[in-house]
Amino acid sequence: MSGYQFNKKQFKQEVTGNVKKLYRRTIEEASPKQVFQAVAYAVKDVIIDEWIATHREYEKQDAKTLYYLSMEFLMGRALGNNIINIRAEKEIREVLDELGFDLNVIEDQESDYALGNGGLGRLAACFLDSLATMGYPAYGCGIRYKYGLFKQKIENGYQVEVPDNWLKDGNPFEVRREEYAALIKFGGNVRVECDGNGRNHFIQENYQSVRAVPYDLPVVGYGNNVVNTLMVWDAEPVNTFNLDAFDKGEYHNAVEQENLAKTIVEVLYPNDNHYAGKELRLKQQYFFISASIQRAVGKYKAKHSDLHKLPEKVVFQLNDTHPTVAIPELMRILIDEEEFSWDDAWAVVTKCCAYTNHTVMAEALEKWPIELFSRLLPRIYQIVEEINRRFVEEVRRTYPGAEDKVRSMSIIYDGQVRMANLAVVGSFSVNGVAALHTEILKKRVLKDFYGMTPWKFNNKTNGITQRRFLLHGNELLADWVTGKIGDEWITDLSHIKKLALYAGDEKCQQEFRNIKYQNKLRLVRYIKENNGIDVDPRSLFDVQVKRLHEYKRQLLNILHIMYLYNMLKDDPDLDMVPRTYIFGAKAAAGYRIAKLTIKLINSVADVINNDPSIKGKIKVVFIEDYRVSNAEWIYAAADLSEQISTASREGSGTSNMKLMLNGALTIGTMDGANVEIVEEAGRENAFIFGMSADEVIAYETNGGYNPMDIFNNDQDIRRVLMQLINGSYAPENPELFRDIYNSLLNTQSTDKADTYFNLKDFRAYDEAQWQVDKAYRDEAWWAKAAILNVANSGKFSSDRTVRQYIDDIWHLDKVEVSL
Ligand code: 26Q
Repeated sequence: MSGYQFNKKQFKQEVTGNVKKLYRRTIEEASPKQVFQAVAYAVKDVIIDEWIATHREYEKQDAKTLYYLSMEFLMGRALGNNIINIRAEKEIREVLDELGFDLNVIEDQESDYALGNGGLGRLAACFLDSLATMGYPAYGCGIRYKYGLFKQKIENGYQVEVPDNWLKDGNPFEVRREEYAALIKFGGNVRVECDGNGRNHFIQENYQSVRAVPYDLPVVGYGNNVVNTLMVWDAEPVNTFNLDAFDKGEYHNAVEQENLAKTIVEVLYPNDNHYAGKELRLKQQYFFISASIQRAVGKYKAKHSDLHKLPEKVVFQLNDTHPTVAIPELMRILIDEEEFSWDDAWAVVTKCCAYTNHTVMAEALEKWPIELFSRLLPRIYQIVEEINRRFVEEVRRTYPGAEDKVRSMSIIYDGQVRMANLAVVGSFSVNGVAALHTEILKKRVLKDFYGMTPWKFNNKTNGITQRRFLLHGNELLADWVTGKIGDEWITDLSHIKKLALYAGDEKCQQEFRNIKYQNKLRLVRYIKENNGIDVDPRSLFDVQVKRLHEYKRQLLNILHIMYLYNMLKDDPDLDMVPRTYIFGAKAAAGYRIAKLTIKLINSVADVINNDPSIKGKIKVVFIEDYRVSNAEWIYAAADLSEQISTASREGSGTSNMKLMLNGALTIGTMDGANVEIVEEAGRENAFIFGMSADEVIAYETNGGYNPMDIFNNDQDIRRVLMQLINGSYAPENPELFRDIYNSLLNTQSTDKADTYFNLKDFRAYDEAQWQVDKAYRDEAWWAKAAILNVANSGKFSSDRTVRQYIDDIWHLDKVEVSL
């Protein structure tokens, strides 16, 4: 596999040498943080030659290149992953042992690269891992946010957001690429000049500009010498202000340009699945897109003379609508700078761009007010108008008289620029992220587009990288799997199917249970250290970890816990399997009801965890600051995976896959990729409940349902709801959870109540939970089902997903790199 022989002695020297060079200290005197830096630089030394060799090979083969455009790359920590992928885990662990350090402790010194919110950002990171491991030429293009997603502190049960200053100690792996800086222009006006040949030239004037400087981060393939690049852009002022500007009375403008550069990459917007029409967000989008497209075109031009053939060498994948300005930006470059005709430019753009949709939720769709869009991006807006004018013409030609279709498909409509419509019109491929999700796109959300251009639509069910989420995150299980079936699963997860042979074997079940128990002990220690809560590792670990959102229904989970607690209070001898309910979730800073749900979970936890009368049968733990690094530990320890979104709302979900891979059974609705997970694992090895997507949609088309009927007729549910407003969990302020109560029952406003069908699905959820309880008592059955979940998780590798993108959309050629 790997072309180089790892040299332990040399590595050790490098580490000690680095500590000296960086900190003027001997290795004995170095702090763990300093050792982290020293080790990271030593690892970078190994990577750097492969990195250079990879790009030399790409150049030599003139390979077609993917540019994965994304506002988010939720990479997590780099060191541990890089060490695994250069296949030097064992050796480096030994070296550090000899130096008196524990690799785990050293890895723990690194900040997560939290350049993303949740699923969409982590998906991008998994894709990069798969692309490098499979040997395909690909860049990730994004923003080098100064502050990533906030760190979450829980104070008095409330979420408090703390800035994530992830770069404060410097990032040993990054390389600044000054030489590829680009100029990005905002605002001003467009002057049209007609030349002697009857050609119009569009000149942007009186604009403000910033300099975009790329930083390269290595993306290391697993054992194949391939190192790809995540290119993240930083912003700098164009000319740090000079007397010149001052003299000309442009002092104000110079200061503004300086501020623009400072603010533009300052922070990642913490919204997940929710659109906020902020001007700065659109600036961020255009900033990194213009820089990335300029770079891609520049790189192509260095080797090729005819930009008409750009689609042969370049493909842009748009990760949701956030990078959609790529479409008009590429038009601008081709028309204004390369003198293409409109039709020639459009032909190139629509062969280069492909769009992934991640959500059907209306509140997540990006719609920019025309006023803002045209003021910030005057030339881009003109181009969007022209794209729209021509497209509407085409709709009318195709469907004469069908003004309803014009309304639904128009890019500019009702004072807004609809980015999803622009993305569909400007792309040759439109994909959803799970089979069910793609069907909903075709049948409903993008129905008219599907009717007009059905060939664009395709499904790409999400996946995750087994290298981070099993090999790195769950060493014990990884070693066990390898011991049983060999290590091919690491680069081809379909091999994990062979584990099924062992699912019924008693000894294997015992080994599996033992591993789960060890992983639970690891998490128990983490919880004790971080939450001060004692958790019984023999209890069933019931896990819901994901962003906090009403549609994901953490509320259903906690309401059900309140209900169980009531049962236990009524009958302390209630026969139930002891359970630890584990939550991890960040709420968008401005999402009131989500933040209140966190407070509710913590308040319920406080009461339950401190009530000796229930004999420790339930514990509730809210893990602070859920992020990629602690997620790996949580997945490894989970017995049960909560995937309980309102059917039809979750595009795919990916924590469902990570938990399955780690041997947790799913309790869930038929939503997103759960449908396919159950298909693979067998319905008998999961706990499926609740309304179907069709049922949910049917209710919605008929104006919802009336949760008051349930409130009136189900006294257990009513009791739980009353506890939200009678101070049971907030004695000092009984009104505290009133807004949650209202969201479910809505006694005052005209909004629909219980939009996410929590009460409607409650009884079905409860039944499924009792099936879980019953099943868990049968140790052999549970271990078998858990092993079968692992064995049937092969489909959910991002290697499979990426392969399908390559075959159907990107058409890349594999490259071999030898040293
Ligand atoms: C948009 C405009 C302004 C500010 C923020 C945003 C914004 C930011 C992030 C909108 C959406 C997101 C993130 C969406 C997301 O993570 N979607 C999830 O994508 C996963 C990967 O495909 C799916 O598995 C999940 O189902 C989907 O919810």
